[in-house]
Amino acid sequence: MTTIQLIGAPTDIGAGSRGASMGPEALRVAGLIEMLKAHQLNVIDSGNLAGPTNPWLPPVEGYRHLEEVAAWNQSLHEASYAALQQGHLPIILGGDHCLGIGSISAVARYCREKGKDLRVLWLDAHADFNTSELTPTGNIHGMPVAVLCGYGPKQLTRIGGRTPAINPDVVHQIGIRSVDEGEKRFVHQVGLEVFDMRYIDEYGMREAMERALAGMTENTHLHVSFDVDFLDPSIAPGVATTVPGGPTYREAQLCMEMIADTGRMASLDIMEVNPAYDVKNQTALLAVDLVDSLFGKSTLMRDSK
Ligand code: HAR
Ligand code: MN
Ligand code: MN
Ligand code: MN
Repeated sequence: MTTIQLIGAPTDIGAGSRGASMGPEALRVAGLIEMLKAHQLNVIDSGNLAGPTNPWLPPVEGYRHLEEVAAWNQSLHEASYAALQQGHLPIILGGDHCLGIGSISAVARYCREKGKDLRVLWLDAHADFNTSELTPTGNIHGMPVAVLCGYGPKQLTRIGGRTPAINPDVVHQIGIRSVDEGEKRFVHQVGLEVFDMRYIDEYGMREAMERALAGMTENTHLHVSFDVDFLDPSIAPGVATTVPGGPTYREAQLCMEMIADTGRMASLDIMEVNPAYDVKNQTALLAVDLVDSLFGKSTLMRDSK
């Protein structure tokens, strides 16, 4: 029986607005644990990590709160790695998306040691591929993919013991629709695979997901990094950085169902839920509903693959 380990990381240290620090509790209040238990999963809630408070300072040399971001991610790295080593499926409850650094560096380290092939699905409105030179804001939640690929300050790129933690070709992004000018050029330069909203409009979520999930084997460890601003703001207003034109409810469901069908998801981030922007916790409730599909809820019985 699969054991899920919830790891809360209540911080908005990498964001440009306050409030994602309330995300872990909003997800618990929305019934995340009960939903997982209904799938006959064993659930351990290891509570929330502790870390520095948000000093709310301007950027220094292109980074806001670099030392604090490093501290949060170091501790998330250790907790996620320990969970994986125990054979658990970690679910990281963010917190802003800078936490992808600690989470995915741990998954990458684990995969290296076990000889597994890592694949990262990055569901987001944003590419999160900025550097200190490219960022318009200095907010590190706009940088985690670049950091994981080795572009960033040592305090962050060295978390997990190998730089780069991952190669760009393990990352497959879905739902992207807000990329800064310099960031765009950099995404092209390193050749990130991006299924942006234009692609989804033209070819559909099904085609995007078939491609993003193609070529996985028994040996693939699939990590899903779900930034809730991936979703259209009309259904998910409870994030600080809404971008219009995201996946609809049905497109998002299909995305989750196709991931579930692979049976290969072995770790998950749920990031950027921000109750300060939400109404009656609907965004956390929607995230729980979609994660329900990620763990295999479907409308009707299907042949198992
Ligand atoms: N690209 C913008 C920046 O770097 C906004 C980044 C927002 N990122 C998130 N996570 N909300 O995806 O500042
Ligand atoms: Mn993000
Ligand atoms: Mn985002
Ligand atoms: Mn690839």
